[in-house]
Amino acid sequence: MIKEEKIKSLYEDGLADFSNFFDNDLLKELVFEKDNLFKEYPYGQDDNLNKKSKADFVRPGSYMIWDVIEKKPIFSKILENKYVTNLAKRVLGDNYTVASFYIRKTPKIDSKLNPHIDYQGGLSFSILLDNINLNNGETFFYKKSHKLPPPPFTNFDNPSYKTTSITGKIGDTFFWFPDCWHGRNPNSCDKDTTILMCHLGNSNHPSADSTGRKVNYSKKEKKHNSKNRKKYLDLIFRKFGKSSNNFFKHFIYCLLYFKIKKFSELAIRQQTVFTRNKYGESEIDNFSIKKYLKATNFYKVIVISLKTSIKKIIGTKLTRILKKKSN
Ligand SMILES: O=C(O)CCC(=O)C(=O)O
Ligand SMILES: [Fe+2]
Repeated sequence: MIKEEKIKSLYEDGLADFSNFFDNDLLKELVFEKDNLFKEYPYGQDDNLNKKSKADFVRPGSYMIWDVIEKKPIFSKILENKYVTNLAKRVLGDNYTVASFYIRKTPKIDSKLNPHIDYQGGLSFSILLDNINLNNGETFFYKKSHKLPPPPFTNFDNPSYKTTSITGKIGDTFFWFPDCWHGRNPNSCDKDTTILMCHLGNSNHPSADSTGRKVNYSKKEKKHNSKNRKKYLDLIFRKFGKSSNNFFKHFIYCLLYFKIKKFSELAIRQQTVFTRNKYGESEIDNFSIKKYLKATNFYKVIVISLKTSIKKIIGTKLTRILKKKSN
């Protein structure tokens, strides 16, 4: 059984260390197959699942193998694990979606992956497939940051923000919210380090991984009733729920999800995309507009927003010109 305190800390911090709940034989097999996969694919796969032959990166600092379950079915045991399914149901409801499931290896590298958020209202977990120490290419998190603006709009490198690295032993499992700030530290040792990562969403979350590939790892028991849905909620959350690079959209999302209770209750009840269940205690589910705005660097908001708008305008103009030329 998962301890209630752990779930509470996940909601409070956006990250929780669940230690190792897998049995040793399974872990041995997983590590054995992970090693085999990287023997076969030393530089991982590109986004078309083709074997990479060069040491360059498709994604900074990572060699990814996307289709681990198809290649080594033993990996599906992770998704069948009771702790995983129970926690996913608790946070995302029945018929939750497994959007992506892959392993990534980080070789020796002196650059870090800057803090960012992925998308709102989801749940992710990472399992260490090597023993990983500090500065071994491990993911790091900023606890409680899931209620703050995305890192590009803040002073995230201010020393008052402390990071927590997910280090530990093979099998150690960390659940986290993909809207909690996270990044990856450099790997200063000669040994590559590998973790398994999985991203989940509720029943209306798209089943496509970061390569754009449709995946079918979810065991959904029943089709979702689409008759009584409030379509406007789907539209709104689809628009605002994936706003890692847009301050205004992110702020509106937070207001809708955290502050307007009636609205978010309705959205959660129909498992609107990018919404997860609340913990259920106002002390844990609270959101402070004051803290959010205090963490905001408005200069960055203006600069980034202007740059994005200019890019958009140039982009549409350019496509119009190109279209005219081709006609
Ligand atoms: O590789 C990691 O440790 C984190 C990667 C990540 O956050 C991402 O790809 O969005
Ligand atoms: Fe990420």
